[in-house]
Amino acid sequence: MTRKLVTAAAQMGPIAKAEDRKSTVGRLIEMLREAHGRGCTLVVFPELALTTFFPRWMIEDEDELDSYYETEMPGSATQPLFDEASKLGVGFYLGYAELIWENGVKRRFNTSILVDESGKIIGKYRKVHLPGHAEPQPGRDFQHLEKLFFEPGDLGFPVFNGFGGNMGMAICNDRRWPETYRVMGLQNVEMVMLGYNTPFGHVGNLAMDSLTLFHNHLSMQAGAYQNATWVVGTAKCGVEEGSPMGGQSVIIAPSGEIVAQAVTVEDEVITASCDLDMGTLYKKTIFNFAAHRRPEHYGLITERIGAGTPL
Ligand code: ING
Repeated sequence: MTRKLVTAAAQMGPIAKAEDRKSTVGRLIEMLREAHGRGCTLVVFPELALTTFFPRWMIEDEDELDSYYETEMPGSATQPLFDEASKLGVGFYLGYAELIWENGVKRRFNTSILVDESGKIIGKYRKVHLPGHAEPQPGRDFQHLEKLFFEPGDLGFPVFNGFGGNMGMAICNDRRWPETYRVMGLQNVEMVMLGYNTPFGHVGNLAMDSLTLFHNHLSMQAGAYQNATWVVGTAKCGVEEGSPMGGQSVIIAPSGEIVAQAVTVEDEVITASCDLDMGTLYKKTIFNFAAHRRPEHYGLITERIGAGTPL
């Protein structure tokens, strides 16, 4: 019996700065219902799915900054999403800004959770690869201050058993780094879920910025194929507070093939019936890690942070 997981990527259009959580959660619930109507038992929402992408601005006022974070999950604003999901028997991945107090210290993470079909949180991940800058950069139309507003994740890249398979999570920039997928691949991951907010003009080089959407899919297709895993990539996109962000959310098979792709830059549900056994043949042959990998030659990958002199 194959393990078919009918999965949705619930892409979001822009979230305005002034949009409140109730309205945003209402949009998530509407897409969850649509996905349920198409037979889905899993829905992948974007990164920072509850608010506008606030790292695009320098925010000096701490209370204003704190207003973008969740201090409890579920909280009063998100409980209706959990309630509807468990009523319909649909689980979900949700990206949000997490604020916790630890030993009297405020800590901030770019976080995702995995909620099972009963509404129980079965996994948490905190974004490891934070792009952009720790202080405002001159000359930019929009900042990218994730290194200022979040700490690097401290949970590693865990893989959770759920939905009949081995489920992993990543967030946005993580998808550009092969290490993200490989650490989960070494835990036999069968589906990597990730949300993203990808502004155009991030680098400010026209040649590179014009390849933003190509690099988006290239990164995820490579990660899927090289680790024989499904990858679900869900965008928050469109022109959000004047900042254009890429869409093209996708569901990618372990072969690296795109099996579903969004065609708008608005709220849009795409779905696919994902056979979690599809990666098995790849894991038994081309990507049989135990048979083919040679870790004794890979030391530099963990010994060095930046590129250095030849050995
Ligand atoms: N955003 C972007 C991402 O990795 C970026 C940053 C944009 C990098 C464009 C490269 C090109 O998709 C987040 N939030 O990580």
